[in-house]
Amino acid sequence: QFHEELSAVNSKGELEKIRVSFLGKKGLVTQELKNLRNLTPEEKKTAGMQVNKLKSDIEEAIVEYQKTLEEKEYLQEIENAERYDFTIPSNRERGTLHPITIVQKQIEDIFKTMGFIIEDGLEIQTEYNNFEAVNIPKNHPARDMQDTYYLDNGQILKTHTSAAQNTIMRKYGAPKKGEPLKVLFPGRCFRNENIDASHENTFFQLEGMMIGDDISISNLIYFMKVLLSEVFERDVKVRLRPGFFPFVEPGFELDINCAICEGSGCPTCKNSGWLELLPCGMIHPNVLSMGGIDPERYTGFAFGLGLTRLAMMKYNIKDIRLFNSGNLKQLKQFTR
Ligand code: FA5
Repeated sequence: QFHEELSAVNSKGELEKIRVSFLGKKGLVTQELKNLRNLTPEEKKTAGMQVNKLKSDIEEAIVEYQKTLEEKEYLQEIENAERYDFTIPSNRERGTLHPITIVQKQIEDIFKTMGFIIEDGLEIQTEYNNFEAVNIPKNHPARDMQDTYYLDNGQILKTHTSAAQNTIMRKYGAPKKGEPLKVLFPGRCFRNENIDASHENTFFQLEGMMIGDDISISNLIYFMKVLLSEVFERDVKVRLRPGFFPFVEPGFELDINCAICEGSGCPTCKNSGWLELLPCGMIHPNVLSMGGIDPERYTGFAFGLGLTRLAMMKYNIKDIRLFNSGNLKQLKQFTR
């Protein structure tokens, strides 16, 4: 009877019921054991042995069956898990990089392959680093070009990445012969601007510097060309015109032709067809001196790319305000 009932058991619960019905206080086997007292000593001996054997056989069979059930459960679990089809595409939203980050990383990769070190500049700066150390003395008219956010403690939000030039020159010191110092330092800049389609109060620049023996304007032009053709993956029209920055001499403005222009009324370039993108020049001897580098012995170039504007041109974004808008629907469409 026990084996017949056992073979129909499918769960631990059912197994427990059978155990109780045979071995429990009122169970059949327990009952048989109790019945032994009604027998003669002779009968008790043989019957006692039989009932005890029956009891231990049943106990053993239950333990065995328990193991079988556990194994079955385990296999069932695996089977259930395998019902998930891991090849079905996930419907979870994946994050994307901000378009400015994408372009920044792309330029960093290009310059890393050309031996440039990537540095990070502070966003909160001293007036000295932002201005004096790059040859913009107090009361110099050039300070008016950059409406500055002053903090209560007398420090400022950096108005350009050039604020890191002095710290970087001091960190690496004079270059060794044949090993020019090549550094790239992207960063967020802040200016108290009137905001429009091409001006933000918070925007990114990406600055580069190369200092060594005999660095000339041709080195500068070479690196600028590589930079632009790699980013745009095509030949881009540029124009170079003289530009004034107190920290370079000579200085240039490199403009890129406006990719957004749709005939008249272009808000991005104000119909000029050109967008100011990449000011650059040969580092002023005063700036080298202040950085602890001998201007009689070394020369160098620096450029200060408008990274946010470059991203506008690359992705055909008409209004700079999109970048800080937090409009994910628009921002996440850029992947490379
Ligand atoms: C400078 O900030 C210089 N420090 C660049 C430089 C570095 C020159 C090294 C020479 C050598 P400028 O103020 O022109 O220069 O700004 C550089 C670029 O930042 C501009 O060409 C423009 O692309 C971008 N830019 C400036 N102001 C804004 C703004 N309000 N919003 C968006 N981009 C801006």
